[in-house]
Amino acid sequence: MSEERKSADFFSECQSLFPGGVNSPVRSWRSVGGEPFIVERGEGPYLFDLDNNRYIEYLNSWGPLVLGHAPSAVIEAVTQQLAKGWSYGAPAVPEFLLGKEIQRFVPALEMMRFTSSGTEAVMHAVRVARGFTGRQKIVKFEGCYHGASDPLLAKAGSGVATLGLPDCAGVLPAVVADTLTVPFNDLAAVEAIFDAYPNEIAMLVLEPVIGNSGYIPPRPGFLEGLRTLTRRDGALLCFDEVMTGFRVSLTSAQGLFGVTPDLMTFGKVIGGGFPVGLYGGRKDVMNVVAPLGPVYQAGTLSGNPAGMAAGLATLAEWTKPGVFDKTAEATSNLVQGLMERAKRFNIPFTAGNSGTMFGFFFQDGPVYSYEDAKRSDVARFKKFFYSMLERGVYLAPSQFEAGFVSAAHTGDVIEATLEAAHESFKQL
Ligand code: KE4
Repeated sequence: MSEERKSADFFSECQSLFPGGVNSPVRSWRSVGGEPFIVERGEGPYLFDLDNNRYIEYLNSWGPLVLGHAPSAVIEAVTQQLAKGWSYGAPAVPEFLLGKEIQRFVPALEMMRFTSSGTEAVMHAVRVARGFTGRQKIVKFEGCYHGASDPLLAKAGSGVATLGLPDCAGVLPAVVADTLTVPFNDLAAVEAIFDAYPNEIAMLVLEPVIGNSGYIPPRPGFLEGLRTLTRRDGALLCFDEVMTGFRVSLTSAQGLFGVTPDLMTFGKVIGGGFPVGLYGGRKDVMNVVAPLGPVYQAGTLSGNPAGMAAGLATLAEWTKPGVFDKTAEATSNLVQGLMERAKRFNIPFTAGNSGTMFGFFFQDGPVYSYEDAKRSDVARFKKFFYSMLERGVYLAPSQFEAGFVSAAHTGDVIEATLEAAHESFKQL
């Protein structure tokens, strides 16, 4: 490997092994052009690449790492578990403990099932909703991403939006024929769908705060309206909290906005960066899940003790008094600071955050939907992305992703980020 640019050499080798050289499309930097650096290690708020460049990073593994990289409490907890074995394929105490801890903050999670990814969690929630209601149709929102399962890859966000894919090849029309899509924050459109398909909709699923079209919060009354419309029709309301769970508040989006769904999915934070997903909600709904009921779902590594130990240790630290609030304040300071600096240079820019999850668009906004988000100046985003990277700040490599702040992003780290942003805006 040549000394001057190890990342480039290594990445070219990766491309012979993985499609696009990556194990998940958004990591390829296709939407910003260029090639990703190769990570050598993570420490707190930093990533280091093979060329020993240090970056203040705002992906946090796309959300899970609320404590930053390699927190000692998680290392210690997982190490202790490893010494006892890390996968039994049998009921064990750690899964019970993590389930009860999550339920403590999300009481509507009356019954749940762990999976090994967010994709699995939402995929199974769809099947459970159809099995429970006996109905077929699913409603999702344009620009929302719910993982890479067939029924939900219709007008999806994240990598599908980032790569500008028309939808997804290989997904049979018959499989998405029962997936209806509507614009986010458009209650009238949702009401029209229910009027068009009375008693046919099994579940309406959404990211209660979108992070996969960039950051888009719900307008006041939107979530409450969805709750009313679904209850009136007998459809289940599902909050996909894989990204928002324990991110936008310790009681997740449902606690932050005071709207309780029938089903919900989690991932990311609850595993602290280990492969953990979860679906669950109303007990009467979850009673249809095998072996109790006729809806089958399974997973070799579901609830594995190593992931459970990581999740428990992560939540134990994250829910300590003041930790979340301090990180949310740091996130708000970052967002305000970015907007102030963009304004100094008269750059069309809008930004926002919900708790420790944030995002920004290169446009004046407001951004209420994916259609709004698509009006952003992506060329300017690319320039900003690389200008910040050159100054040691690594943002999500796509205009259609969100950013995440960890407890390790202390005031000096935020300040350094804003200094880099000032210089970057100056050049745009
Ligand atoms: P995973 O299968 O990637 O664990 O979770 C899928 C998923 C489900 N629901 C929501 C709201 C999500 O944000 C995700 C995954 N998020 C993307 C980031 N936009 C993961 C990054 C990636 O695809 O590599």
